[in-house]
Amino acid sequence: MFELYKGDITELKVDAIVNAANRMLLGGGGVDGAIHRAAGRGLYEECKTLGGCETGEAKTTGGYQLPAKYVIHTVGPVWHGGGYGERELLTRCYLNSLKEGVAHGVKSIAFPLISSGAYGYPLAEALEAAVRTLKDNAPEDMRVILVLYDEKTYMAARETLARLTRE
Ligand code: AR6
Repeated sequence: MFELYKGDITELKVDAIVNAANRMLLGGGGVDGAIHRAAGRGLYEECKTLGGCETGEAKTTGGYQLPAKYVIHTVGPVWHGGGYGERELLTRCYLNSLKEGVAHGVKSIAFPLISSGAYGYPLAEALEAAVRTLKDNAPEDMRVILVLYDEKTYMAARETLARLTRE
């Protein structure tokens, strides 16, 4: 089951939220910074034990002070123009995060729009990858939510979903 939601991912009471992290897994700006701030020190301490994460892979921690039970950390590709395997890596972020969710018995999972901020992925392409991958791979018994932070991105996501549903 796939749906869109407009707002702040740190406020969602779901089984797992996905973090658009970097390979160090020690926090940063954007949604990563917001998640670490809301989760508190415990998240940082657990992240230190993970030994980082490769681009396209995903690792799970507790949610600490977040309403969500788990945080699934994934590392999106930096946009280098599109000819460096970015799309495949981005698709793997979504699929590997879903896989982590299934492995942890998660029934609801919320994703940010991975790579679309600091990592420079163009909005239309980031939306296409996110919506297509999540819509086509969301397990029937799992609520899979793509969270868009602002109105403009949310409206663009709705258009992308409508277009892909017509295909
Ligand atoms: N809830 C939902 N979405 C959010 C939130 C929020 N609270 N805050 C930002 N976004 P970015 P990236 C959206 O830059 O491009 C970090 O420093 C934001 O509007 O967070 O994968 C990491 O440590 C954008 O659409 O992630 C890495 O170094 C989307 O989340 C690097 O940035 C992703 O933007 C990762 O860059």
